[in-house]
Amino acid sequence: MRTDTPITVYRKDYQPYPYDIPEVALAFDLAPDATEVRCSMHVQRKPGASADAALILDGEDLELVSVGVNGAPLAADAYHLSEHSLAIYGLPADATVEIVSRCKPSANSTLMGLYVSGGNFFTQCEAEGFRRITWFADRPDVMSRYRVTLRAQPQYPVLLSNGNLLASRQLPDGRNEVEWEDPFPKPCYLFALVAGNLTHRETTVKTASGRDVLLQVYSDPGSETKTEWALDSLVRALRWDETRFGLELDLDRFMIVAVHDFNMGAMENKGLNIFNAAYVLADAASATDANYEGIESVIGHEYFHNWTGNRVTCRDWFQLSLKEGLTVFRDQEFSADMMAHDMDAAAAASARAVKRIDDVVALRAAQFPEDAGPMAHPIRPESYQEIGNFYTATVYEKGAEVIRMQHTLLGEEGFRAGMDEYFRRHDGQAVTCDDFVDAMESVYIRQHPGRDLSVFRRWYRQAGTPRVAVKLEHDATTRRCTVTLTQQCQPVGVEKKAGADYVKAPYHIPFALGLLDQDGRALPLRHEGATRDTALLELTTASQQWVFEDIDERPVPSLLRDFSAPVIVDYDWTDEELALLSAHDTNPFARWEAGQELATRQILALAEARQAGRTLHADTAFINAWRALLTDPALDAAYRARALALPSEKTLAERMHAVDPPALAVARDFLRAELGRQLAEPLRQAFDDNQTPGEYSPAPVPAGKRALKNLALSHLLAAGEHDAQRLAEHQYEHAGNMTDSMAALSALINFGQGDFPQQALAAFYDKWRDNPLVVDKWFALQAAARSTTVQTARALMTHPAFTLRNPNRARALIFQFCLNNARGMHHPDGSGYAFWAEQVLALDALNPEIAARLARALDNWSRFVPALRTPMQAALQQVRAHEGLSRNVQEIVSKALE
Ligand code: 0A1
Ligand code: ZN
Repeated sequence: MRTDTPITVYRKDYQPYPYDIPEVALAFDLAPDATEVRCSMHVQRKPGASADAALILDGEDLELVSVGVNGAPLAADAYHLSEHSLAIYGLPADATVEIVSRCKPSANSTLMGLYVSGGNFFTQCEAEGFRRITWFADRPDVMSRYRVTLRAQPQYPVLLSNGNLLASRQLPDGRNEVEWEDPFPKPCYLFALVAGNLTHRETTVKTASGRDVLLQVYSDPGSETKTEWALDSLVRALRWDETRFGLELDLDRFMIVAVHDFNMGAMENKGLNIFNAAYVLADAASATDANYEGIESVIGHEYFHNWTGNRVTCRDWFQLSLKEGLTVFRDQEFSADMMAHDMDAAAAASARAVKRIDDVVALRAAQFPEDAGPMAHPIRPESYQEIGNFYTATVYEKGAEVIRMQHTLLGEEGFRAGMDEYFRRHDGQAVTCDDFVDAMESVYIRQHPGRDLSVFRRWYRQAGTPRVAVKLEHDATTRRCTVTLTQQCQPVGVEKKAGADYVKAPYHIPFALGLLDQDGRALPLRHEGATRDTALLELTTASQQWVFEDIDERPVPSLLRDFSAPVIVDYDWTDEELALLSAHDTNPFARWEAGQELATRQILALAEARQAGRTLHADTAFINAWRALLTDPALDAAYRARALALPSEKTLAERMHAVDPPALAVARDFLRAELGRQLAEPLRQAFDDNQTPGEYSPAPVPAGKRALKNLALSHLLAAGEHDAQRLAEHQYEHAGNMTDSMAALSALINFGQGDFPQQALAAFYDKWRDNPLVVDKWFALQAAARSTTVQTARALMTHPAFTLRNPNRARALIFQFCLNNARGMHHPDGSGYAFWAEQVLALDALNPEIAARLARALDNWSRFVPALRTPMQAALQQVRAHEGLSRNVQEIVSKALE
């Protein structure tokens, strides 16, 4: 029997909560098998609320011990307990409600609420986990001041919660007791506690206004040598928010705690951030450049939430992008500023472009497919069944693009003025996305009399990726160039259900454009009173035209510079025009894009040839364009590494009528090998020129060199170049850092020969078996390897180090296989899909949030070639038919099959 009946919640149904809960006192008697929680709350009926409005509190998986009001136990008819709530009737307008409950953290495999990991206690409350700790109004618009008492046996010496430590003592029974108080009212999703045996690293810094604040990073005993980068990143984040946004840390103490069992990246609990250990722990031997970059960015992200999310929070979960889109935008800018730090103007521009490229690559790989599939939703969804399913690339990454467009439209100063206004209006409140745009609009209308952001707001309520078709006409006699932009966006996801007459309205699209002459020189463009290389066109209707004067010959357009809007551009460049842009465009992002478009055309043509059984062959003009990028001395290594990376299979799949991952994989491998063969000499040169001897540094310049060098190595090895294997083996054996070690191992596993790769894998495991984060890398490498089949994946699951209970481990093996192994997962016999179904069900019994994420691997099944579509559909149906499926997985598979 199903226990979880899906209920759809609609944004339009929002109702304010009838009570305020200004104060909450929580006391925990912590024990793994039975933790008792005493929750005492001051409850006030809101003026205007009905006197008979029941106090309805959410609760899940809890045992009720007692419930009382104003010091007296409640009569049985004064409350009603159901599976998911506790309703209290006839409350006075002002009352103290006290609830005592019990939960079992050791049995909590969902990792929501209070749970045990590595013998320590942790909590995760966003979005709806607090209801697994005590009965409460588990919604973000109920904000309270918390006082928290923690009591635990001495084996849990570190006892942490939000805010400031008030007192700490030993109890007569030998247990420790501490009291914490958070002076800032907050929604319960920001509550946190940690109890256990942990070590820490700390520093004290002075804030902009001169207050001393204590910054701490807690982790497992023995890992204190791996938290230096995390603590330094935290200091950088604190300084950056002061200088770029004028926002200061508001607490005397800010703590980060690393935990190995965690569903997501990290969580911004007020003053007590809890992090997946993968985003805290790093040293040169065990962490890659990407790990270092990820740590800095996630630490920034969570720290920035202190203002964008915590001081100003969301009214309801439909507004999630209010905090997430904005905070992702802020972390992207933080990382970009850190990368460009201390560089001259040209190097800084390139570093910023590299960051932009990486962000856009991620958006196209994850968010574009989402926007074109059954789970498509606006950045502010209209409905959901399970909010945990809406922590999506759309809400986060597209949400950040929507904020970035506001930044582009208002400019840096205008955007800052809009942010200041947002905090002036809403500090301490739970608000909506509209409130944010209102603040930005108050600046925009001052800057642009007669215009507003009403059209722009459609980005919040319409889903799908708009397409912008570009038409360019040149008149040699008038020396005029006319550019016409026409936008279109088809209904997607739930919008389709609205029927044929659902018409989507045009968006407000900032479209950055440049024009190059036939020699690749930038043409000055006169636009809105200024003459520049780039014109920012504001497309606000279905179609608009712009005329540029004094253009002698038909130019080559450089379109959507810096990816100024999350749209798809339709323009029919010739291959020669793309090669020209790839060699000369002054906008580094658009220059990269031109090379990628050339490669995309090549791979799609090769995939088609493969499907038709024709022989494959690479176009010389393409190889030459890429040779030019590889050997251009003006380009730095980090940029060249991006320019020479082949487009991902996910991005390529979006361009196929009927997706055929194995054909794409073959085509992509073929092109990589051709590049390795035909560019062997300059690749070898790049390999030699970009060695980074000496002490390891994760800084952007050496990291960029490693990225290029390792890309060259994998291309050479893929081509079977005769000494490439020797180079890779040598690098593997002598690597002074994990980036080089992993890159060599990965190249060898995928493209190497002989016994060395398997021996190296075994030795790698032996060396790192006690470091779970490196063991994850070991599993992930194999799961995504070209030769890995379902049988290999199943064999890896029997390894003693494998467990489904740890999300990082499940992600390393199962998710890597299902999402990133085109050949193994999409085998025409359907065995990959059967494996997927099995793992979704196995995970669902333990951790529905993680299961639902895996369930999404088959979202876009209906767009695959028929031979794959049919077994995919069958696997989805099998999951949907399973008894006792969680609400999380039900929502995903039923939407996929609709
Ligand atoms: N607010 C966090 C994301 C987060 C959401 C849910 C979690 O538990 C299931 C954990 C973290 C962020 O944006 O970083
Ligand atoms: Zn966030």
